[in-house]
Amino acid sequence: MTPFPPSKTAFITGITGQDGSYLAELLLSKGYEVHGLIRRASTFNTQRIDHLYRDPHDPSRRLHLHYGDLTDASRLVSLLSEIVPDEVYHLAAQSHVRVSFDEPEFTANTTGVGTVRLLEAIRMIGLETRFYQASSSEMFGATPPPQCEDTPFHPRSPYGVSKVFGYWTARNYREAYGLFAVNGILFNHESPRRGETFVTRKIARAAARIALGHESLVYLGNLDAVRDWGFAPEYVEGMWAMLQADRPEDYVLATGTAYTVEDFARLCFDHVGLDWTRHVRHDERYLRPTEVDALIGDASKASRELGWRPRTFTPELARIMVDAELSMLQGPTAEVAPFPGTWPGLSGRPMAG
Ligand code: NDP
Ligand code: GDR
Repeated sequence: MTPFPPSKTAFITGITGQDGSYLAELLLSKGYEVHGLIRRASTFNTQRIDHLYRDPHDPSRRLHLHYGDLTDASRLVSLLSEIVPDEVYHLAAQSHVRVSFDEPEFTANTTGVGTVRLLEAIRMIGLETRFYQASSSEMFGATPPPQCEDTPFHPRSPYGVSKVFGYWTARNYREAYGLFAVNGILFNHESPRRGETFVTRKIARAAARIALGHESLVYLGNLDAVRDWGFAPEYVEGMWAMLQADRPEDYVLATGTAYTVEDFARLCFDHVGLDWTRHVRHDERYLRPTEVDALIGDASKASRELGWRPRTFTPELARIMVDAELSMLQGPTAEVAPFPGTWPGLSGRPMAG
């Protein structure tokens, strides 16, 4: 027997990623039945959601995982016909900006065309669902801050270009077919579950490892980039709120604050009592052919219309992330360990960073 009947059914692409895992937690806590798309891989890729997983033979489970891929349109059609979700959260993407310069075609195919495949599947089936598109502040690119919903796009990477395509595709399905499709234009949001090659996680992890004597240096690229870093669990609340609104609209989620990569390094190393300048070195492999210099969001529309407000700001975020790394390094019983089993391989994966 289910403890309480599911109120709604949601389908999440990218459920194994940072945001997908927090969103799955949030929706399960609200009584949703949650279906997630996962890629078949030769190794396990579900570490971030393993704590939510229940035996498939347990009739009360409300999390269901399905193999599929954004490049496989017929699979998207068959899955959506079977699940008939009330809400679709489209989070899956090749999400690394630096990698998108190495793999522009793959990025366009997944991050860009993947969105049209999913929306076409919805249209072809005639599914009445609400659709969330994971749009990004990277779409603003070279346009100076502050950036809001009306700011012109000027993407600076194949990733940013692909996200602009996804943004306009979602808008077009809203205008052409009356679909309840929204773009959440989210500024950087981080957590202990952030992928290890994004700069905040890379720095937090390095500060903890250096403090504990595991290594002594970390190599970074551009220290001058300005970002508006928030806390991921709060941002998935905003995604959900967008799909509960009366009308489909696009919203920026951001903290409205600005820190450089250097600031973030200082915050993390200060937290473990170290001088960041002694442990950070430059490596040009982490530079991008075109950089996004400054992103600072104006989320006043989300605050006004959805009641969404950030609660965690960059200095506290840095402390949360470093503490999580310290806990994971110091013992398996650590409560904050978000996905044990991922740590040892990190130092052997220096390329994309
Ligand atoms: P992650 O990189 O952590 O997760 C990406 C997810 O997409 C993973 O579940 C991954 O699966 C999945 N995926 C990648 N390619 C495919 C594919 N071809 N088919 C099916 N699934 C695929 O991203 P985040 O959680 O950080 O971000 C979620 C979304 O929000 C992304 O679209 C990102 O671009 C966007 N975004 C993120 C922001 C941020 O600051 N985090 C800000 C603004 C937008 P696997 O685990 O198998 O690799
Ligand atoms: P970003 O995040 O590109 O903003 O995209 P990332 O953490 O990769 O970079 C932030 C800034 O730090 C600079 N930087 C480095 N970055 C990485 N990854 N590694 C380094 O060693 C390093 N040194 C300096 C970068 O040049 C950049 O200026 C993220 C992703 O989650 C996207 O999917 C999302 O859309 C945007 O945030 C909003």
